[in-house]
Amino acid sequence: MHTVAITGSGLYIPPHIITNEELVESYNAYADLYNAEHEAAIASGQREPLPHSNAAFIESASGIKQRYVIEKEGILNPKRLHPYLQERPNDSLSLMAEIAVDAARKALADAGKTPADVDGVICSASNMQRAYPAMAVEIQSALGIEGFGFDMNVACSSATFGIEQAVNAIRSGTARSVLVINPEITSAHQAWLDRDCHFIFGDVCTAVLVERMDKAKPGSWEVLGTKLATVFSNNIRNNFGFMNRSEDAAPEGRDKLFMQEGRKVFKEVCPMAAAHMSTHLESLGLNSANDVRRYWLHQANLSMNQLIAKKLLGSKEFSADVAPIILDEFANTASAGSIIAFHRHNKDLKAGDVGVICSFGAGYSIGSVVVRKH
Ligand code: CO8
Repeated sequence: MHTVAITGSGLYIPPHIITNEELVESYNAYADLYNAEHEAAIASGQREPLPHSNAAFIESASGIKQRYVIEKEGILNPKRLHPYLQERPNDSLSLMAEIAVDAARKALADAGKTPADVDGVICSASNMQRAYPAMAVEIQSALGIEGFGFDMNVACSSATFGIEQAVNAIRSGTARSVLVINPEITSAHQAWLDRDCHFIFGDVCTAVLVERMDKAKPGSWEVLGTKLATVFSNNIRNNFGFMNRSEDAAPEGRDKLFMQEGRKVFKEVCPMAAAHMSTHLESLGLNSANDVRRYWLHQANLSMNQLIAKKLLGSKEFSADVAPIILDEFANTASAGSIIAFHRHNKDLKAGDVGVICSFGAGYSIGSVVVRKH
């Protein structure tokens, strides 16, 4: 059995920013158009008018100030409210693979490695651009990696679940190193026309290189343990799928985009995530309040992370230094959030420091990766 480490990380940031103010302006223009179009039905009580969104509400309810997106004109067009993305010919690199390759190259450079050092690629994200061939195989080919690639989807927990698969492959000796890549083009399946959630998501791609410890550069993060858990819930759901056509279901139906019961998710997932991490740490002989220098948590909601961190820290004071926040800048980037936090906030820690990467989201799914710096 080999000891395993996370040796590098990479981040692709899309070119466009949408602030809460810009987003609310376009949503409110859409609501006005809708209300004008349905004026008679609204007046007769057959339809409810759409109320305006509000930038101050968004920031206070979620902590989000802006999001990055791959294309913004389509999202901000009140007659469209989703991005303009162009279909590419089969012999061109697909968009999801393009952003994955960018993040992967940065992770390799951070680890001081080349594609020749890598045996596998896991593309792990909330949505795949197509059914097949697997995105990971296209990414593997574009990077010039020999070995294998496969896709997996555990929604917001895709990154930590992918890391566990990489860790197991390396620990058992079937791979020397594996790239785990999380391209999240959330803007293409976000419900921009729903006031309750139109502000939640942003686009991004993250990648980490997982390697045998004996091949790792100094300053790498030894993986002390991983722990995954799932409990079925309909509170976060998207019914888009390959059977829609045969079911004669409306392709534009509201349930074919992201849907959630945000309050229920908040209430149910916070205690689950905190208990999951405490139990995982205890199983490794570590205490959640005293032995962990940093928590890189999933980035869905500021109050959610503050609540989870307080549960973990007990009487110890919560600070952004212990549980860094990146969602103000990036919004919720599904599986990539905890990895962005790790990427941005791990170099300042010292040898011996322990950290926890933890994701939580649809499924419900929770994944934790406990690491120690060398
Ligand atoms: N502007 C103004 N008012 C609003 C708005 C708005 N935009 N939205 C709602 N309101 C109103 C509501 O109507 C309500 O009014 P009233 O009190 O009169 O009924 C009031 O504001 C409060 O609304 P909520 O109860 O909905 O507000 P909350 O305080 O609960 O905040 C949040 C809403 C921010 C969504 C919060 O519930 C939250 O963050 N919950 C947790 C969400 C979460 O973690 N979800 C995980 C999803 S991510 C995941 O698992 C990955 C899925 C795959 C990726 C998909 C990519 C597209």
